[in-house]
Amino acid sequence: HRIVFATGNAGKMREIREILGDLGCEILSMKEAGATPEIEENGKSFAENAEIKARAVWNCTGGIVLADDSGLVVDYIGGEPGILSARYLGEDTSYEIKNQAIIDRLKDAEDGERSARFVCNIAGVLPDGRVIHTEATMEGLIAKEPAGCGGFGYDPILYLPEFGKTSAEITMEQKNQISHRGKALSAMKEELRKVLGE
Ligand code: ITT
Repeated sequence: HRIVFATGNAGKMREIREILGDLGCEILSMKEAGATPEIEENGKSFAENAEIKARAVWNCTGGIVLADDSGLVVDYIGGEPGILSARYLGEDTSYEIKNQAIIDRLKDAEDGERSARFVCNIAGVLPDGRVIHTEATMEGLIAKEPAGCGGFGYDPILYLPEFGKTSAEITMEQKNQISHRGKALSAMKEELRKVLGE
């Protein structure tokens, strides 16, 4: 079996390969599968956007296609950047700037007001066109300064109290055990095992 992952994000793809590695399937990015349709992510939720991406690629490839829609939800600023995380301040703005901008928006927040989480919805389109979803979160606090160079995106500013480190300071193995993506993809893996065993 092969599974095509409808993402163009290299950071996601690294984690995905590690998490799905023991499924015994060939895992291809959409580029490797030669399926890179124009995709307009105009959904109103992580689930809708994940499904839009998975279906667009599935229309080119068939088989099993997964997509990840994820983002950082910061309570103090009304849940921003949320589903707009990749586009926050512009798609081409560096994460050094994006991360500092979020920290600056929390400059008047009390210590008890820094809660935030990563959310990940995985959509899976099956060979018969049925779609299944899994979703998970990773809770943390917005750090007062960025720290760490692992991971990608907003990892340097999500402080994980149980580690005393940010999500960019833990190893990929540690992150995949507890992260939004790790948990949502592990749940998807169980669903796929049932489908593949049928
Ligand atoms: P694809 O749509 O091609 O998969 P994308 O990066 O545009 O790539 P999203 O629309 O789902 O994907 O946006 C997710 C953004 O949320 C991502 O670009 C990061 O800014 C942030 N994000 C998601 N998961 C993250 C993680 O594990 N660590 C850090 N930032 C993360």
